[in-house]
Formats: sequence, structure tokens, C-alpha cells
Amino acid sequence: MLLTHATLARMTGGYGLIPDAAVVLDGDRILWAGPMSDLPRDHRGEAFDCGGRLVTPGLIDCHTHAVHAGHRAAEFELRLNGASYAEVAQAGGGILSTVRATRAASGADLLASALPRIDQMIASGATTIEVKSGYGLTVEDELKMLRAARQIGAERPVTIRTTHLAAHAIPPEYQGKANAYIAEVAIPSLRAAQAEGLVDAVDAFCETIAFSLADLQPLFAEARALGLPVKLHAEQLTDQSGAAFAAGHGALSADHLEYLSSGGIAAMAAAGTVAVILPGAFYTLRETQAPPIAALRAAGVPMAVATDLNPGSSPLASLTMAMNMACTLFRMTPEEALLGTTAHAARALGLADRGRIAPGLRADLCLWDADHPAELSYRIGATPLHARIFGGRLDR
Ligand code: DI6
Ligand code: FE
Repeated sequence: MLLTHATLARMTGGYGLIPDAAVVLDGDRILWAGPMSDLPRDHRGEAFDCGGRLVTPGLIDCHTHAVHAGHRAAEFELRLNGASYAEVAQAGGGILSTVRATRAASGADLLASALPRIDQMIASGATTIEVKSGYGLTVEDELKMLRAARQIGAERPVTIRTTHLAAHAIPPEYQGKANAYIAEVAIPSLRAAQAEGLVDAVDAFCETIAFSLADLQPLFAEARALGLPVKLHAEQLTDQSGAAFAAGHGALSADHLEYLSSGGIAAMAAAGTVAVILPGAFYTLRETQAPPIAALRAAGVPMAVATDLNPGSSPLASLTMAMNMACTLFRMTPEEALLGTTAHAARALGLADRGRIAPGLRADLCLWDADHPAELSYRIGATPLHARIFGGRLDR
């Protein structure tokens, strides 16, 4: 396939803009990208004329909880009547109400309820989506979630990366016994998931209302023993030094980071850990402390942007909306926001074969009804996707 007359944002370094560009695809790979005037003669075959439209790498949502049962509109209403996120969680609501619904659902139910959300994400330009477990909290229910997540990739034209997040919340039967939960559920479910080929990375929620670093130490040691990369929900509501702990384990990413300290930033910079910025949760929870974007930028920490799609703190399925929020709420630049859903999101997932437009990388591309990449962040809630190419195939 040959794309002609594209406004190409290669996302190499910065935008990597080429105004009147061509892209040559060979099967599911990019063979060549450059100015129309340099297009090699032997590639002048049948062409798809982009008509000057913006072409970017396919977007990558590197942090979602897209598989879950039910919704939490009632909790949304409670919070609007004055309850805090922590109060809702302590009253047995919050994550645990989704756990009850997810335990009661079959694998087929979970898949069926996830697909419409996945379709919305695809419609906003996603070609790779990470999906976490973490609402089962028993060995069998965590495996059920991961199997449903894997199945999405067989049902839709999208790459699914699965993350084991059994250390998301402490279930009622283990209240006050976090270390027993890690030993009896989190670690055994991780071993079983790895044996079944269901897991690409290991995540946990480090927070006063969830797990401490001491609780997580044996889980991260097990991840290392299994050869799996780690990530961490860190510093979302309080500073627990989670980001530095994650960086010390060579984490792919530390995510949320509203309360990240300068020590955490230095540790992430030294380890090459990506900062995953999740403005949907900040917005939904009406948080007031923004993550330290300027300090992350100054330290050279790569920043990704994701939806955090989940039924409690971020019922958001649009990556372009997340980019808009990252710019307006957190003062990221539109160029940083787009790097955050392409090149840096790929890095947060440990994927070297996508997120930029360059020879040899996967042919995952978005064609937009836009003529400058800043438009993707600038419009509020728009979905200017014109067409999407997944693995070399045009699918809309
Ligand atoms: N932090 C969050 O914002 C989500 N999980 C997490 O660790 C919330 C998930 C939920 O409320 O269902
Ligand atoms: Fe999350």
C-alpha cells in the first residue's frame, strides 16, 4: 500500500513533520516514509491519496481497565453529594463494588461488555490498548479477566497488551491482611497467568487505601523471577515513594504521579521509567494537585498520556480527549501529548516496534481530518479520525 500527499507526523524526536509526504507499506510493516519528491520510483504503484490530511502513528492507550462489569454512576452521584474517593472506598463502594460485579460475571459477559468500550477507543484512533486485571481479586477471577482481555484482540483489529493487577485492592475476605492476600492470591494468580501466556506486565496500586511498598516487595520479586516487567500506580492520592520503588525495579512506567517528589523524578530519570499521565482520573476526582509536568520535562523523563478507562475514577474512552485534558489541565504541550499517545506510550508498554513512523515498524497509522497535529489536542471531545490502518490494513 502507498499513501500519498500526507501531512506526516512521524513522532521521531518531536512531531517529525513532513508536509507533503508519502508512506510505503509492505504487509504489516512500514517500508519507507519521506517527502513525495523523494519517493523511490519502484514504489509508484496504486496509491491512497491522503489529500493533505494529517497522518500519525496509530494511537496507543497504555493504561486502561477496559475489562470490568457494571458501572458506577451511583458513586459519581455520591461524590457529587460530598463523599471523597477514599470515603467511598472505605464504605465498601469504589473498586470493591466493581469487584462484586466482576466476580459475578462470566468471561463471555466481561468480553461482551468490554467490546463497546474498545470500539469507542478504536474510533478515537487507538491501534494498541493495554488492559489490566484487578477487579477479580481471586486467582480464578483474575485469570477470567485476563482471558477476556486477550480475547478482545481476536475480536477486533487492535493489539491488546495485558497487565496483571491483582494488587489493585484488598478484597473484604483479606481486610487487614494485605501480605496474606499477596502471598495467597496475587502471586499464585501471577504464576498461573504467566503459565497460561496471559500476561505482558505486572502492575499494583501503591496507596494508603491499597498496598504499601512492603506489601508489594514479594510481588515485584516474583515478577522479576518470571521475567516480567513491572509498572506501578504511584503517588496518585498521596506520596508513598512508589515511583522511586518502581524505578528501582526497572519499571516500564510509574502512573498517575500527582504527588510525585523530586526524589521520585530523579529515580525515574535514572531508570528510564516513563511517567504515565492520567488526566481523566484527576478530572473525575476533582483533584487539585497536578503532576509535576515542568519538573518531569526538565529531568528528561518521557511522558505518556492514557485514558485510565475505568468505571470509578475515569470513565473516559477517548485518547484525544485525554490529550486535550493533559494540555489544558496539566500544561503539557500538544506535541508532548501526541508523543504521549504514540512514541512514549509504546515505551511505557516496552514495545519497540510501534509509536513512530519509520521503516521496519508496524504499519499502524491514523489518517485524520486535520492539517496540523496540534488539532488533535486542541478540539474538545472531537473524534476527527478519517481512517485507520491496522497492521497494513485500512479498516474504516
Ligand atoms: N487508581 C485509579 O484511579 C483506579 N485504580 C487505581 O488504582 C480506580 C479504579 C476504580 O475506582 O475502579
Ligand atoms: Fe489505573
